[in-house]
Amino acid sequence: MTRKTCCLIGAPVDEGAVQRGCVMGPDAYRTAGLAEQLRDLGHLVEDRGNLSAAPRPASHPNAALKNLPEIAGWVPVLEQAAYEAAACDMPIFLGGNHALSAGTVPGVARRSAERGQPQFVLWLDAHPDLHTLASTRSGNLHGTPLRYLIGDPGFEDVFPPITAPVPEAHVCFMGLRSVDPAEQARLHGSGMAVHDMRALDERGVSAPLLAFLDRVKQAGGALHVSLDVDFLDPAIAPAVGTTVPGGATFREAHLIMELLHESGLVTSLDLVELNPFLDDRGRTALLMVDLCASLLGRKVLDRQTRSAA
Ligand code: 6HN
Ligand code: MN
Ligand code: MN
Ligand code: MN
Repeated sequence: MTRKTCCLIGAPVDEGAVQRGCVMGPDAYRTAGLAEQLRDLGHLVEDRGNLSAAPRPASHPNAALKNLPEIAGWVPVLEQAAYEAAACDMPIFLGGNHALSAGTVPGVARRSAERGQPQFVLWLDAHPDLHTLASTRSGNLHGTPLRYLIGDPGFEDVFPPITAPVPEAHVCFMGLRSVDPAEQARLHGSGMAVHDMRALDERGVSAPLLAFLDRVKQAGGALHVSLDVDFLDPAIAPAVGTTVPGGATFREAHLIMELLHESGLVTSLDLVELNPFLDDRGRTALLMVDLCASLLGRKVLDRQTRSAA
């Protein structure tokens, strides 16, 4: 297996979610043994500690928006940190709620663009997080990062202009099962690959994922994976403020990670939305660490030992 340098970057973004508590996410991953697991697999691990950001003055006509100055402060800090971390083989951003991807994805995409590599994004989530600042009803900014990072208008004067927007045709969703009308309208007829839970029920996870990975490979692309805890079924992953029944099972999630590892295409990863305050004896944190280990090469048997047919 290729030994990688994994850089852990804590992004304790608390504002922007339904419930407070994601601030404890990075430390929960550390407590659950993320670095040790990755070292056991033979990787080098550099824990770069936690980022912090001061609020920046920001306003918008949508009165529902919550914590806009806090997230407006986080986004450029995360973008720059992600751009720098992308020099590492495998930056792993420890969230923090999903608003953080408005910084991490544009940051790694800026690095990929400099390398002449097209950026792709796999969004593993119950939600598409495709609201604009105007369309969100909840006002929770974790519902908006994907819309910003594909370069859509509506974020001017709040978040920085995007240097390297991810083309919508390079986005793949898996696990969707809670989509608001404004998000549905944006998805309809878009170039995004949309595999909701029904599609995964009918087709399984492997065919849709392998089709997407093939596209990434053909393009010589870099692949960022954004893993939201609520992608998983709440029965196995209770520690998230936005649980939706009917999520991915333990084996579906692991199979995705195993296929991602075998592809060799993943260049960066977000672990988002873990709220340790809602966990049950650390089981969600431990499961997320386990999934991360699968993505970085843990398997029960090597390919030669497993029966071929
Ligand atoms: N997440 N669509 C809902 C909203 O409030 O806009 C839920 C967002 C969930 C955000 O999954 O990171
Ligand atoms: Mn999300
Ligand atoms: Mn979600
Ligand atoms: Mn498809």
